[in-house]
Amino acid sequence: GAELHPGGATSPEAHGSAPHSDPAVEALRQQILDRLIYDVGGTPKRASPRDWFVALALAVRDRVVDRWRAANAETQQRGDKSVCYMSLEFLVGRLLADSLGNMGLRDTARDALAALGVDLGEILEEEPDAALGNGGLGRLAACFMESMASIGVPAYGYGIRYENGLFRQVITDGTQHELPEDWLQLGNPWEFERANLVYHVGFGGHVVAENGALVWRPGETVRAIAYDTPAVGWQGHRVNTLRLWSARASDPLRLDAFNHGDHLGAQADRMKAEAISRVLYPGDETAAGQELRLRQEYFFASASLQDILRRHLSQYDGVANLPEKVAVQLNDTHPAIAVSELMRLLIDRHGLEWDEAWRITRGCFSYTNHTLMPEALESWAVPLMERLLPRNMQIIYLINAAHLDAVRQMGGDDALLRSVSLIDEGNGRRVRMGHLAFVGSHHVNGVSALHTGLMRDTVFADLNRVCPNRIVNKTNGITFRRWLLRANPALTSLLVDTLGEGVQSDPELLQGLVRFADDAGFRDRFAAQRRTAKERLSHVIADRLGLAVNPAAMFDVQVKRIHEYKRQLLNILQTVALYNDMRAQPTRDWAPRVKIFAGKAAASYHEAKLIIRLAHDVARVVNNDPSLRGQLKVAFLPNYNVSLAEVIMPAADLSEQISTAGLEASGTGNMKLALNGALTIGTLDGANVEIRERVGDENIFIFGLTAAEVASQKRDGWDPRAVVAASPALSQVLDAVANGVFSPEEPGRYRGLVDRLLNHDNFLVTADFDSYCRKQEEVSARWHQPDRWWRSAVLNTANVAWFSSDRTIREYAEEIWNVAPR
Ligand code: B1H
Repeated sequence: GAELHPGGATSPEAHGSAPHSDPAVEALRQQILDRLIYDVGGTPKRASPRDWFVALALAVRDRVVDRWRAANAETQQRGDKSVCYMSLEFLVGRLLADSLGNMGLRDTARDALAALGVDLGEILEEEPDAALGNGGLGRLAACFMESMASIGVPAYGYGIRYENGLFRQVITDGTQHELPEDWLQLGNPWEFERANLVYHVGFGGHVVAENGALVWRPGETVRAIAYDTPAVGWQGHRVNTLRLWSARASDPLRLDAFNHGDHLGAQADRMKAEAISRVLYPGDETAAGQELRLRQEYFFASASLQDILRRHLSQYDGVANLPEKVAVQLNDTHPAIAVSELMRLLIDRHGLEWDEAWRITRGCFSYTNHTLMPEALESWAVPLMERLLPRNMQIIYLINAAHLDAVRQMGGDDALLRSVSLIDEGNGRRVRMGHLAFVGSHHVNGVSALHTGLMRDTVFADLNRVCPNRIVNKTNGITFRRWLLRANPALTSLLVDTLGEGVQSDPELLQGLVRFADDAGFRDRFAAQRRTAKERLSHVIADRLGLAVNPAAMFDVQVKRIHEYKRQLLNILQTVALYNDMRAQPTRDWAPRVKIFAGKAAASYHEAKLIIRLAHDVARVVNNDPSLRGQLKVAFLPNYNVSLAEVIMPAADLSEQISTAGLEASGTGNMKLALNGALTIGTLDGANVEIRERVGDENIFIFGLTAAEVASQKRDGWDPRAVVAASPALSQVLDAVANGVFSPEEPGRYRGLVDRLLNHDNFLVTADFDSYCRKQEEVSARWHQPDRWWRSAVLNTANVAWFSSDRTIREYAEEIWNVAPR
């Protein structure tokens, strides 16, 4: 009876807990109870941890909503320009700790729950990850959303509300299996369904002439429904909106068919429509080449632009001033179809002339490129575009005609015209989405200095000649709130004790650590706080793998998507070499190491899955060899996601960033690890180059071929067999792997893998092997000198403030978006 107490407020006596003496704690305690009772429909006595999670999330959400409304009203009233960040991926992870931290409610919530007999730490673990992204590209979008709110840039994130995000990785006998991740199964307390915010998105059909104008009559129409999630900035200053679209059929049920007994057929249209927002495309850096993927891209691009235009026209008389009020950022080419779609909407729906529509379009868009890998450069077959998006295809031809005319005017020859055309005529006619995004944007950016240079010199060299100064660099960043303050409370408390509270708001204050790098007492405290994080990770390794690791050993970490260019294979081969050395010289004073791997392989990427298998096979042999006396352990943690990353980043001593130079556009894990005090072993690739500039050459371990050397070696041709023959260590390692030393039950398992290395070695694993192993010996030597090691570690944390995504966003705001943070 007490649970049904009417009137909104519950009496404390009803569940045996007295009011809390701190009014802030008491107020939150009461709100949590109200949410539990009136929204969850639970009772304190019988509530599950999940029920408490929802109750707390809803209580926090109420406070977020107050700020949200205020921020939106203010932006609208002042007529401030806002950013629309269009991305097919937002790899958000959990939101409760983030919201509590940014709202300054962490301690209040802990005490309020404690007063109810509930442990906050346990509740936080109840939240499923929102894994609406594959890897770095999607996580960058999530960091940007947090930073835009934190520094006061009015923004909308636009994407798709996938029912199933990235798959759950299960590993049996070393083999990866993909299972669907049902993150919405128990509801999502953060989102608001906007049933009244609906747009229609067409597909197929025909373009017909009607009273002198061209009109698209789609053969099929899908409804896009908005779901909004608030994105809270630091100290609740500003709250922005993440608006994700869900697909619904216009006509969910063909009642006649249903009544005639065709129960499945009657729902076929609905299934087809809803498939659009069913699942995230799980390929990292490979173009989908599937019609469904193109439908996803157009669906969210069109709905988002219709929403942007509707909002603009509710405030202004026309669209002429759109570029002054809205900056639209295209996160890679996945939303690039937005360029022709905005033209279509402006011309066909709003009656604009071509030139005016083009002025507005180019005034709004800018495009971020995240990779130069040929297989990831999106293009769509012209016949598919003509069938699915006939009006957009016409507009793309018109954009191309004007673009090629301009190039001809500049005296461009046929070779240049072919190279800068939006249509690739060499491959059975395909639309180059990177070219479309480039031509339709006022700025195009790369994500690290090296990558931007390579854009100018390679893939976009010709476009850069015809559109000079369009390419700019915006080196990636990460949000320190999530990746330091929340993920690493132990280190954060030391930083606050040493540098003051201000370091939480202003990462530049980390510079103040430099003078402590030579202070032995401080280094000990630094190492002690990191030890806390390493013990936490050791528990996770024990729980998930049943493997005991020594938290005093060096934690040598490579966590990221599994891809040949990222060269997890190089790391595994070095592990085998180290294993061979340890067995050969058992009495040497080895630096004890735990090799930690985590990462998912795209489901159809066989080479990547084989690398996972090899890591497990090597782990089994190494971990069970008593002659090593525990000096080397190998752990592959399954199902890498944002929440697992939050446990790993603070616990790493050594950060492996060993991609073939020129292929990793930036990397962002490299920044998270360095910030938390790991030393990097890496190639001069992506943002590693800029990390070295900031932490100093003596505090980072750089090895291997440079991007220029990789290019010239590939150009000149080279023989991996000769490289292997010249390296006794590598020969021994490859012999062992090829001959089944790690797979005795199937000795030929890695024959093909080793043959590929010997015959092609596209990612120069053999070429960099010796240089990598020598550098790893330097790493071990440094580990034997703790004073030097921890000095370097402190200097890493001290010197990476520049990699805050707040800095990145300020640069976008000033140099690309022309918006003023406030
Ligand atoms: C990055 C991708 C990517 N670059 C295609 N490209 C995808 C490409 O599903 N797809 O089709 C998905 C993802 N992801 C990464 O972006 C880079 O490899 C990293 O180096 C970079 O740090 C990150 C953020 O810029």
